[in-house]
Amino acid sequence: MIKEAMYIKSLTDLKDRPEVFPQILLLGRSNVGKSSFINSLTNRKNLARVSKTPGKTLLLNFYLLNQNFYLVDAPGYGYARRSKSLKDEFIIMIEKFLLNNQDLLFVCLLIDFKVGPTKDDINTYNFIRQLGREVVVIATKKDKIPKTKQYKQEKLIKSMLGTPELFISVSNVTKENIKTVESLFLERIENYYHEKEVYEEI
Ligand SMILES: Nc1nc2c(ncn2[C@@H]2O[C@H](COP(=O)(O)OP(=O)(O)OP(=O)(O)O)[C@@H](O)[C@H]2O)c(=O)[nH]1
Ligand SMILES: [Mg+2]
Repeated sequence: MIKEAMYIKSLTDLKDRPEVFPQILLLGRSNVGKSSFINSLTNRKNLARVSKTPGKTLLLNFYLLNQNFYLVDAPGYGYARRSKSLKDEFIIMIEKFLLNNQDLLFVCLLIDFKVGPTKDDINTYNFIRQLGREVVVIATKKDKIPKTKQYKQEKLIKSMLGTPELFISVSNVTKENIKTVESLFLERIENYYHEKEVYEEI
């Protein structure tokens, strides 16, 4: 279970990062539900700010969970009113984060279940994989599609992404499958600490 969660700090450069713990990065376009997802996962109403007006600030927000791993909330991409230079800055920031970061376990790409993967989503998905990072796709807002149509929609999304290895559709409203994501995260974190122990014994 995720028993403890607290906001630690926001930063633009990894060199300013707080105490070292394994990290899981959340990426997704503005309004996809990243902050809501953090709140669902940690069972807190206002840990991460849920915005109706997406912000322009390029900050990586570090949340420490169970005192042993970070969830890192990145700013949403595809924010139309962002200037070209700010968009480039965003890509550079994320690329740096993905390339020079031993503590990053994997990336969660959040996409909208109802909207399906946008061009930006597909580009981001390929971009992360090209940098050699594992991607877990989390489709949010599942509650917006009627139950009878969910299977078909899920199949469509998966095929558009070329059948991702790990795909979980969730709802931050009904909390459907939030426990599944929680189990996945905790299992990965446990493995990380286990491997670290084994390695340190050698
Ligand atoms: N129906 C439904 N609405 C959701 C869900 N998740 C988030 N929302 C709504 O979607 C809007 C955006 O949610 P946020 O969590 O702020 O999205 P974000 O990805 O953090 O947005 P930025 O911080 O701007 O990048 C809010 O109005 C949420 O209430 C969901 O699973 N179902
Ligand atoms: Mg947010």
